[in-house]
Amino acid sequence: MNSPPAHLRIAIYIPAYNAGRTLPLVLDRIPEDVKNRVEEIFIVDNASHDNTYLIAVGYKHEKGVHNLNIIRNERNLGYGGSQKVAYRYAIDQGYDAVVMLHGDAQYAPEKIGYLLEPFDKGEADMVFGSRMAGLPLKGGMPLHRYLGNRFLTVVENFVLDWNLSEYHSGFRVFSCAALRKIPFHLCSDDYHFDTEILVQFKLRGLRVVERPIPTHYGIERSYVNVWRYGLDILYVMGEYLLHQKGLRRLAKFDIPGGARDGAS
Ligand SMILES: Nc1nc2c(ncn2[C@@H]2O[C@H](COP(=O)(O)OP(=O)(O)OP(=O)(O)O)[C@@H](O)[C@H]2O)c(=O)[nH]1
Ligand SMILES: [Mg+2]
Repeated sequence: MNSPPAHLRIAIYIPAYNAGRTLPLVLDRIPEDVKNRVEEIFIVDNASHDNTYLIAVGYKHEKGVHNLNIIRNERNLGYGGSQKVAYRYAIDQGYDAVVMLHGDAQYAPEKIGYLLEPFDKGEADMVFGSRMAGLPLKGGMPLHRYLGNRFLTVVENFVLDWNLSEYHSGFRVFSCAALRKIPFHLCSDDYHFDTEILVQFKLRGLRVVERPIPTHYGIERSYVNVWRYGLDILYVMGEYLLHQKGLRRLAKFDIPGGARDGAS
């Protein structure tokens, strides 16, 4: 029931940076039917300093996962930079959709089938797994992150005129046709790539559907400076407003066929 629709060509993308400890857990937890039905699971090792690459290669051979591939960036491209590599790759391979599943085991691979359902029904250009629509504090989200997330979400909903329950989860499924319509290569190489790409979806009039997912904070290592992350997001919201009012033109928000072009 929870498997991806047979007619869609789907890939799972696992961003990994120093994720050697958690990567096997993530791969183990991808349900067998999902493993068989997706065309490829590709890990992008973002020039990790630990044994992420070796563990990934070892896992593939030890477990005989024929459709698991590992790409290694020669230098660290940042969290956003690595997503650019992944989405370009997914587009070039001709996939219909690409699922981003973090390599640090914070998101539940068991939910992949559930997140793919809106694609099956042709209802979404992106599906966004929302922790805030579930029980984030029960899942161990630290209180300051919970409050920060809530605050930023209020601001983002106000500025973008959307009504999402959050913008910050990294469990996302993108339609590759939608990715082809936006200049995601112009987004940040840093964490706020995740926000800028949502703004591009908004400007292009693409459909974002959210689905509740469980929250899990566990043994993973966090590299995020939450204060800087918050300020970056507020800055992006400011940029969006200036761009929309025509006061500052930003190439990353000039989307052909988008709202400012007068298209629907
Ligand atoms: N920090 C970081 N993570 C990367 C990078 N490239 C890929 N990743 C992977 O991207 C995922 C998200 O990174 P995290 O640092 O955990 O960021 P986050 O999940 O948004 O924030 P936390 O809630 O603090 O974990 C992890 O699975 C990393 O292994 C990178 O250059 N830096
Ligand atoms: Mg994380």
